[in-house]
Amino acid sequence: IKLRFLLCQCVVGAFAQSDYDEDDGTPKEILDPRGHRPVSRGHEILYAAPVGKLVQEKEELLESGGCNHMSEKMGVLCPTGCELKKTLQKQERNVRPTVDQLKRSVDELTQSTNSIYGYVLDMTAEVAQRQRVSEGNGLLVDQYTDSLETQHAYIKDAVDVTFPQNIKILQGVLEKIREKIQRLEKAITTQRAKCQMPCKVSCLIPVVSGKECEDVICKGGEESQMYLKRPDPLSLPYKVFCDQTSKNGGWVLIQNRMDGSVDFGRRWDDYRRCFGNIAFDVGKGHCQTPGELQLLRNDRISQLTKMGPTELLVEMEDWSGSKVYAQYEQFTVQGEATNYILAAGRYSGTAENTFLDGTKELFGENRTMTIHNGMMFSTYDRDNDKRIPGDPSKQCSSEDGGGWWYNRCHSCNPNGRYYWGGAYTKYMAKHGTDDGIVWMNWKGSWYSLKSISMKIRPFFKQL
Ligand SMILES: [Ca+2]
Repeated sequence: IKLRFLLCQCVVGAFAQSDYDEDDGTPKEILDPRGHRPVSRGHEILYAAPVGKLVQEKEELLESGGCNHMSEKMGVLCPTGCELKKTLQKQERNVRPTVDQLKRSVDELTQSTNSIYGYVLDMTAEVAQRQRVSEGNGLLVDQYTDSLETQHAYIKDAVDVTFPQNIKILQGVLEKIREKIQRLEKAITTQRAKCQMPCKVSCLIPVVSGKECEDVICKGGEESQMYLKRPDPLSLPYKVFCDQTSKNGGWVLIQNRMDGSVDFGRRWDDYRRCFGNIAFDVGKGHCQTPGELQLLRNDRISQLTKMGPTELLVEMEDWSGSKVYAQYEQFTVQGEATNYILAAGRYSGTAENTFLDGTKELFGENRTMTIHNGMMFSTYDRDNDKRIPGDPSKQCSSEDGGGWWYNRCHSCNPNGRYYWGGAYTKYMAKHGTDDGIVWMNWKGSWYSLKSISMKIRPFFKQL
């Protein structure tokens, strides 16, 4: 457009120049005294007149004393007109180059205008294209904005409503868990307090008590249950479970396995006191059901057996309900100073004399090393067995599951691991050894008994 404006200015300038040239000659007022005017301002006529005709006009001028009009129909020009014609012809010669130049300029201008027009068309098309792209982008931006708004609304809802709700629910859950933990901690604290006192029971203590379970029977305590026992007036009384029915009763329960509820893989210090449960009250108002326990205290078993001849009754039951027993008229346990050495004698019963004879299936040294009579007591933290003494890695107690009078190692293992169902394999055993509640002379090494118990009472020779 700017270019076009410049070109227009040039054209106007050129015409202005032309006018100036015309003014340079005779003034217009005197050119046409008869009121004549050229049809088209005189330019075309003058420009169209051939030079040859002018020569002819000159000749005509000579003949008539004037000159012909350029058009014959218009007649002859007067001498003044001839002067005007000459002036016009003269001016034509001056104007022609300018007109030619103007024509070329107009051509160039036309060409430029065409180019600019084409350029403008291209620009228009491009603008239209950009508008379409812009509209498309606008649509995308709108869609994106909508999506963003939806997501924002969702997130806002989540932050404002869902999260607080979930946090509230979780806080509730947390509070409940905290309450449960507190209850459990309280229960644990209570249990720990109870466990401070070994062999404690919560059953009512019977009115009847005595020096021995045998003594209790004499005083009227004929039911098998927990009683207070006081061997001599100088020692404190303690609770025991008295079996008052088996073989005329009067037995003090010193060991019992029946359901695997108590772990017997314990340290020496646990065995030197006592552990487990003496008895339970299952709703009859007194402790008539014995628990799993082990009683090895110096001042109890050892002292008992030292007071006089003591007999031992070992009763056992397999998982089909069959029962056998082993009874020893003479049974003693030495004090802790000699590691509770076991001594048993005068066997009777149906379970075979395991303590004195060892395993029947073995012979020679192999059988000898399964005899328990005369053995010291061993736990996994105190090795007193006959298996490679001095080698701490060779311990019958740690391999066979409990504390016992191990030799090298056993023919019976009443304090072994509890296996439900009886039969087990070396793959089930912790160390691949026969660590169940074993009585080899009755059920072999790979059968764990359902129950076994050891009871003692003063021995009175039968008359
Ligand atoms: Ca050993």
